[in-house]
Amino acid sequence: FDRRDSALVLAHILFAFFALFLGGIAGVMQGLVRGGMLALPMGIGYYQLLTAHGVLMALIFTTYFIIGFLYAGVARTLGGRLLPIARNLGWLGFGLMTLGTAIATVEILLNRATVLYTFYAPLKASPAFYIALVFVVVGSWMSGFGIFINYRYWKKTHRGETTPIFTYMAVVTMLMWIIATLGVAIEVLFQLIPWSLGWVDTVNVVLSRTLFWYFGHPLVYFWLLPAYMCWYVVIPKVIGGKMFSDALARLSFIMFLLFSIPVGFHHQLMEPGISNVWKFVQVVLTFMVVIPSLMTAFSLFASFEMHGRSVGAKGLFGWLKKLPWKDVRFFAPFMGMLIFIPAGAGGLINASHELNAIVHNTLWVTGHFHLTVATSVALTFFGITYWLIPAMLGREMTPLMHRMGIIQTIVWMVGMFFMSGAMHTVGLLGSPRRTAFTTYQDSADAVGWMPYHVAMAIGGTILFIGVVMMIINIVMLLSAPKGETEFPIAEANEAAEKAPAIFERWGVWVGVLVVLILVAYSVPVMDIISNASVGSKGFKTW
Ligand code: HAS
Repeated sequence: FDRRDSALVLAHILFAFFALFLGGIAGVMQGLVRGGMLALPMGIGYYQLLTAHGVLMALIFTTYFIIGFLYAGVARTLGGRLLPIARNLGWLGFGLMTLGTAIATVEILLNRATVLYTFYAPLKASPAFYIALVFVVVGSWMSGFGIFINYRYWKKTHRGETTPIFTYMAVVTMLMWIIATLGVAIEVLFQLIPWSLGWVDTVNVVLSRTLFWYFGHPLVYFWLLPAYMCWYVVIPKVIGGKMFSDALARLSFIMFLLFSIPVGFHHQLMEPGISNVWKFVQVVLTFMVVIPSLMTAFSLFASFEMHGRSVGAKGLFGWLKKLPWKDVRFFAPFMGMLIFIPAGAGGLINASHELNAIVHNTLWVTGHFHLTVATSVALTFFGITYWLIPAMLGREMTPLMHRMGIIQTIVWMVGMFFMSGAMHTVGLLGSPRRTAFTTYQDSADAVGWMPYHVAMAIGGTILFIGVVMMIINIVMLLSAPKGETEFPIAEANEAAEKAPAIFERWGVWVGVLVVLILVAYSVPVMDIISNASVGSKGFKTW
């Protein structure tokens, strides 16, 4: 690896884990508060911590990690090093995002931005907080442009060749991200900043939430797709096999590009102001976006089984014994995959309109996203970190590292079992999400929830131990002995069909996506705007 590329990648990865550590401190404290086991000192508020936790974990840890990982893979698969312009854009992006993160964190700590990670109006933050978000988003665009430019250059100099799959997936991920963030950019620039500066008195709340979820749902796939890149491209190599089908993997990414965005209403199913017809349309599209995940599950099982049989596995599940259980590069992401089965099932429950009425705004939803992003995605990112850091530094992954990583993964699984298990259960009993400690004047229901809240706090404490272990592991990786670590990229199975050229006709896919977005959003957004202008004051201003 070119040292200049390694520096860029490492800057992103290490910053990501710094955010994870700070977010973890907030997380364990809020778990203990909610369990009635801790009173916060120095006037710190529960919602302040919850904002810090959500922003640092869900927005900052993920975005930095993803950009670092994508840059590393693009450099590795497009000729071994980045173009100088791509690298420079990567640094510009890093600088802007870091400036934004620093300002946002200060604003949250000063209690001037206690608006949670979804910053729903009418909760209002200081203008500086929203401007900081703009820096983070624009910074991430710079990195995206860097990847696109590097890809275009490679295409020009390799006419007729199929783009390496890692880079192909990186381009899809960043394309989806840029199209999705346009929604939140409009919300922040045209609604929240003018309102927070006092230039306008009112804000159209339904419109702002709609713009947020136009972005907020693809956001979760922005977290998921890099984990899928690891599952599709890295894991088959780590187990000593091949990708089941290169074309199938690319097709699933195209489907994510098309169906991730026009589905935001499934977060707003319980909201008035959006007609059921449009909710129905978006729920149908939500079930479309499940298909590429089912394709992924199929493809993973197929690569595991193909490899297992090629090394002599017998019977229906004999291949399981042939997997490298002592290799953390496999073990941590595999645990992520395993958890994604119940996590995805929970998503299908959420997306079903009638069932959503039971789970919406309860701790069930918090349980859902701790399985998806905080387990499936996070454990996959941890699994990548174990080889990515030494590969970048020209160091060796020692057997001790594998053992430490596997123990860390098990601690994470145990912590999440208690925390997310309790969240799912107590959510079904009706306990709301995003609420500080309260027994609602000792109501029988709320008192009955308390043992689950204590279990959540215990799980959260175990998870915090998991965060600390991860940080220790990173320090060990940074000081590992000099040597070589592989950047694993699998080859495709030759028997499978090749990817058709249309997969890289971006104009076609972006065109279809724009049509889908217009179908899903034009009429409801016009309704939302015209309803507000009729003068429904409570609607518009709160
Ligand atoms: Fe979700 C709420 C629906 C996936 C994250 N979701 C959230 C929130 C977050 C989040 C953060 O429809 C809360 C937002 C907030 O603050 O309000 N979600 C879905 C659906 C899916 C889904 C249909 N979510 C995710 C992923 C996330 C994520 C991925 C993060 C990374 N979600 C919802 C809905 C809500 C929601 C509603 C709103 C709820 C409300 O009322 O507020 C689907 O994409 C899931 C599809 C997944 C599968 C699983 C495939 C399994 C695979 C693993 C194979 C395993 C192997 C190993 C091979 C169908 C690929 C096997 C080995 C063996 C030995 C067996």
